[in-house]
Amino acid sequence: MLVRCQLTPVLAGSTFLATLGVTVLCLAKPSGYGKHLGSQTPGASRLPARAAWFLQELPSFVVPAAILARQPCPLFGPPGTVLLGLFCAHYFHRTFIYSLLTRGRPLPVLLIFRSFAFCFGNGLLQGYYLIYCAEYPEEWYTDTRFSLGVFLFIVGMGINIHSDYILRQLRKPGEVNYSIPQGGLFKYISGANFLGEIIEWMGYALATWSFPALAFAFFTLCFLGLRAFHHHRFYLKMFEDYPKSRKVLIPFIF
Ligand code: NDX
Repeated sequence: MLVRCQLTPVLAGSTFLATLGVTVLCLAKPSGYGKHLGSQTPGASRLPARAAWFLQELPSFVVPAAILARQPCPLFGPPGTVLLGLFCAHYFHRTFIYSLLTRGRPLPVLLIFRSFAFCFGNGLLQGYYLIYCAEYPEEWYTDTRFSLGVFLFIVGMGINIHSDYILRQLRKPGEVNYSIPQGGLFKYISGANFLGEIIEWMGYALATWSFPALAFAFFTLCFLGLRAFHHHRFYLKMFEDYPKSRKVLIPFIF
């Protein structure tokens, strides 16, 4: 793949994302929202989950969508625009559908600001790179990396949405209690929704064959892998009857 733009900001941004991932891994503390809210931010001001997820994820959709909208053929144009379209599709769902349906606990305002900044930076990085830097050969649509990557992206998104649906069904509106998730990939692992998201962004990294997408996939692996680990530990402490054979993130292995 040829690259025709000034790469320095892209590399710097990618490295920043990857460093964030490693920092999260090294700090090895649960991120202070959801199940791990109380231990980290007692007394912090919070926003209801629906508003919080909508606000913090919004730039991940708006920024790349604005970049796409400036293209002459935003939907079925060259590979860069189609791939950025997939990114927008994921964040359209996360911003406008997931946030509308979530039954989660309120989130600390500071965390929402940090997430907003993260989503803005990541949306800009992925969008800028795909439209202004990456150059794909004409036959990229028939390249195995593109086909396999898009396939993994779709499968991962399916697992993620289905698993988030299972979690949502554990509560009636207004409830904030926790119970043992059942069905789907939760039969084998505690972090089924996270595994879906990780597969999705690994597929995306493959399909785009780009360093920024790889950095984001790496961040997702670190952040959600660690979150799955903390969730698993939480379940084992909270539920005596938690299925002993259930793993953290990878069925039968870990
Ligand atoms: N948002 C990605 N770090 C993050 C927000 C937090 O999209 O400063 C990364 C994202 C951000 C993070 C984001 C980036 C790093 C930040 C961090 C905050 C601090 C951190 C900024 C942007 C930071 C440093 C220091 C490095 C700078 O009550 P509840 O809320 O627990 O209810 C839950 C419910 N549920 C249950 N209900 C009943 N019984 C049970 N047993 C239940 N278990 C769960 O289900 C929720 O309502 C819902 C889902 O909960 P959970 O915990 O399984 O998933 P959650 O973490 O809330 O993620 C929701 C979805 C999921 O599909 C996941 O894959 C996706 O979002 N996601 C989340 C985080 C990041 C991400 C994707 C990614 O990296 N791609």
